[in-house]
Amino acid sequence: MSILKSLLAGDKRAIAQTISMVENDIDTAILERIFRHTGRAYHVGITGPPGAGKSTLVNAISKRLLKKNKKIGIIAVDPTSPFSGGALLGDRVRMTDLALHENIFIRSMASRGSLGGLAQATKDAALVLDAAGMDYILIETIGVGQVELDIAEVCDTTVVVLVPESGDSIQAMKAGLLEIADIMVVNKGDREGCERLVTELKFALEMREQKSGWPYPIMKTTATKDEGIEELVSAVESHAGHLVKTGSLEKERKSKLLLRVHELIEQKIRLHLRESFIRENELVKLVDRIYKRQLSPYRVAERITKELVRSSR
Ligand SMILES: Nc1nc2c(ncn2[C@@H]2O[C@H](COP(=O)(O)OP(=O)(O)OP(=O)(O)O)[C@@H](O)[C@H]2O)c(=O)[nH]1
Ligand SMILES: [Mg+2]
Repeated sequence: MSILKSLLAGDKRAIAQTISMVENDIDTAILERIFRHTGRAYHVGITGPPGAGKSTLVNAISKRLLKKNKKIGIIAVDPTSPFSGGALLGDRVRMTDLALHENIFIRSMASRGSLGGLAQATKDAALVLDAAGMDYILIETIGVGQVELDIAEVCDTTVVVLVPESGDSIQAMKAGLLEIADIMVVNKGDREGCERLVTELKFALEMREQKSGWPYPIMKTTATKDEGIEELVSAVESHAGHLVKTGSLEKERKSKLLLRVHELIEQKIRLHLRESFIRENELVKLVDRIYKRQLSPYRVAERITKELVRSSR
């Protein structure tokens, strides 16, 4: 059986191989072949500060979804940033017990230094899981920067996880995270300060609710005791229902596809530029003249762009 057939049948080895192929950028032709089999999975992003309990939550949510006979793909995005290194790693929940279940596929993505590449590789991996017939794709990211904002782009529902003891540094971060949240989770409900955080968040989210018509729920969970998980899964399902009912799911997915096409066009142009048009030494000579103020960067850029357009006709 071809790898594509095995992948579409949901074979775990084929999924792993295909993700490696797209991750290492060896074969993007595979994306072309699988694309028409995608668009069915529901994407849920789970993001928040290091150690907030995201993996524990993903575990608990997955168990609920398994009971509903759903197939689940999990992607744990690990930017291997200083935030997640060291001591935290030792404490980290690994999702190995789940990985053995036939309806679950777990993959962790590491950055190897290139953050832009990480977001892209994650989106491509999600496409592979979608083609493999997953009902849900859960993407765990650490909420510390641009990557998860990029990844939030592919998620239909974004769950932001905070904990009472997050502290001041997290306060600052919350601003960016609040904007992408569809559902807020205050985890570690067994710790002090939960109620206060819930109240703070309610206040912050009221304004957004008036604009979008979606009552941003703030859920309290204790992931380690499996408390609040049922309600969280229901909230995700309600959000999905809301998106379908209001036509937002289609609208949002279309605007993401538009963005994707733009990205790809830009990529192609850049590649074209690098490969076939500008020979580096010519450019270096031009820069020499720009440096001497015999030419301006504006004029050079305009001339090159014009020639590029002409040559591609
Ligand atoms: N007390 C308490 N501890 C929790 C709860 N949820 C998770 N933890 C603990 O918090 C620690 C971190 O949990 P993880 O699930 O690994 O957190 P994470 O957000 O995935 O961490 P990173 O992926 O490293 O950012 C673990 O020791 C968990 O057992 C909770 O509700 N209450
Ligand atoms: Mg984790």
